[in-house]
Amino acid sequence: MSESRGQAPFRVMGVVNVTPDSFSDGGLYLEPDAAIAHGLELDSSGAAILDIGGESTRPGAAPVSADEELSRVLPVIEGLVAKGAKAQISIDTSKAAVASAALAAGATLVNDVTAFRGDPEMAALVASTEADCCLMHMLGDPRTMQIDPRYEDVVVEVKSFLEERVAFAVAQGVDEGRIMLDPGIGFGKSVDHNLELLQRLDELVALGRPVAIGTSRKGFIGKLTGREMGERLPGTIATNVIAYERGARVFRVHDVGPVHDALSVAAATVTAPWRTPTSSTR
Ligand code: HH2
Repeated sequence: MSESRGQAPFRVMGVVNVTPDSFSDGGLYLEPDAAIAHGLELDSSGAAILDIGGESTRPGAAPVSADEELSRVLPVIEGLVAKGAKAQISIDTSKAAVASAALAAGATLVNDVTAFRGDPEMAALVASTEADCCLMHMLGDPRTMQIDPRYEDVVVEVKSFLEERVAFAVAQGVDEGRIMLDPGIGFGKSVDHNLELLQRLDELVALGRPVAIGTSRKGFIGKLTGREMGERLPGTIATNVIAYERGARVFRVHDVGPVHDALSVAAATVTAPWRTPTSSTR
């Protein structure tokens, strides 16, 4: 599995939520040992990135202090590094103090769902440490974002927001080559908004930066299928395969192994390597 990690035309970002209240796995990995074991399992299932988060961003989630967030994520990052995880370590935070300590402990990617709007120190920190970053669109904040979100044209508005955040980051000294962009599925979006963003993802890909997508187990899949949280893997796979075909290249998911398999087949189909003779045809 690890051999293909560098060559695959996509990167799976495995979610490691060290929280009591995340929407799909809250409380499961609050103990450092459980979170480290889970991260290592995702690592060996093909995750190219492990995204470690200590604060839930689900609609209505309560904010967490920087100290509390750090006490959750730091032992996990340290443990994953000590145990030789091969994946890149990402810190899912909007606080510069948390990102700074995580980067010092071995993380090399900052996944900021506020796209550097949450903490005035964040952009300069990412610039000075030469970390990679993921800038995500969110309408409003997690407490209020799902209350009747409205757009004239969701894709045009998300695109111009992301364009503006790239310009801001670059003006703060961040290397543009280190930025990936994410439309923020479920962050201030109705079911129709999420579907339109997936359908027209190529318009965001046209910005020229790698596009990340996070649909895993989210509410719109439940609304479309009538499935509970634990039964949304087929819907998650469908959205990730469609997003791949539309140009997304980073896939933030809880179920790394199955999504990695699905994307491997999708990628092989899109690039059609079966046209070259192989030893096996079945
Ligand atoms: N979604 C969640 C959290 N962080 N980061 C990016 N870049 N894109 C996403 O779509 C995204 C994200 C929400 O998922 P999860 O971490 O499982 O839940 P919670 O925020 O409740 O911990």
